[in-house]
Amino acid sequence: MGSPNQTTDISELVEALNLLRDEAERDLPQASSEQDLEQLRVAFLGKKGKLSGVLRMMGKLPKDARPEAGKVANGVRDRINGLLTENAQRLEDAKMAAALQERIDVTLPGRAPLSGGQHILNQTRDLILDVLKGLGFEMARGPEVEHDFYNFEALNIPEEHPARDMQDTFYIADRVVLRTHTSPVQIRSMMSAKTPPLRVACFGRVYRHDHDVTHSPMFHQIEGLFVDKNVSMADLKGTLEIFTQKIFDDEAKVRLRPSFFPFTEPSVEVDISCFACKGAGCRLCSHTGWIEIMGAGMVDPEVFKMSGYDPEECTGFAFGIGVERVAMLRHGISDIRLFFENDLRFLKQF
Ligand code: 2NL
Repeated sequence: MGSPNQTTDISELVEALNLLRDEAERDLPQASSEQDLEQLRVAFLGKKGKLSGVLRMMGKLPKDARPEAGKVANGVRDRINGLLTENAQRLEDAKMAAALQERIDVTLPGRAPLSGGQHILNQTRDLILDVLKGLGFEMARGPEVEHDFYNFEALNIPEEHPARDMQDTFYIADRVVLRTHTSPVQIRSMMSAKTPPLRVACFGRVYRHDHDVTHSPMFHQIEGLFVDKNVSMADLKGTLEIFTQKIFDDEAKVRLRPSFFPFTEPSVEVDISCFACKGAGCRLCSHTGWIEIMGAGMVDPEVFKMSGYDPEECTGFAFGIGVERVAMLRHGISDIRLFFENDLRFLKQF
């Protein structure tokens, strides 16, 4: 039966289709991932896949045998599709089961998120400024790049004064410097306030060409200035007593030693009785019982004149304190560079 060029007979085709089904039944349950399964789908049902390969034999069947063969082929395709769905579900179930196997140990210590904190220098600054606010000082700020007039001239620091030396001062341009102290802010306050009384505190970065374990080229200064009629050295000492008692030790005693600043006359170094040994002598105070904490003095009449105040009318005191020095003393820190390295192991302690 059939013509000589119809070489394929239906049983041969059915045999091939059944083999293909058997192969799918064997291979698909072996798939171990979605990608595996997709590769098998393409291998069996894709355009160039195995089923297409077998169906190409259909063209060689006698016409009347084709419907029968088509039926079998559809059955095999349906079976393979069924296997694909089944195995996709199997893989999905396995994934879910694995996820459910994961156990959470609720007894493990929690991991708190890192929280930020205020830098120790800012904490120290706020402490000092709060005390000064309590004493009635208003806060003022000014530029860090300052004109020679405000930084030196108005403060009675003459042209030849060593403080102006290139070795101490960072020059930005001719007669323009990085301020070497916060005093220029006080000069600006006096020049803008018409008449005393004046009670101003300023704080901020200052710059000096100086660096070792206790000096940094950039550090922070806080300065207080009080101007009125009849302000005396006794007012200065009383103010500093309250100030240092609030910051270091509520029993601190203040001692004033003669010193020199071009902008104050008389000028003093301010010592407080050692808060560690209460004056008995220890390592902190080098066995003297006293710790030097700041400089101060009565405003020099020349400074008043240059700021537009009449030195016959008013008197005043001023003091300047280094924020780093206060923090080092309060917390027993021996190297100023620690403040600026931002090593969290250091900063976290405060
Ligand atoms: C120090 C010394 C000081 C002043 C700052 C001042 C400001 C004006 C007039 C007079 Cl406008 N004086 N300020 C006075 C004495 C000392 O600071 O060694 N600070 C770290």
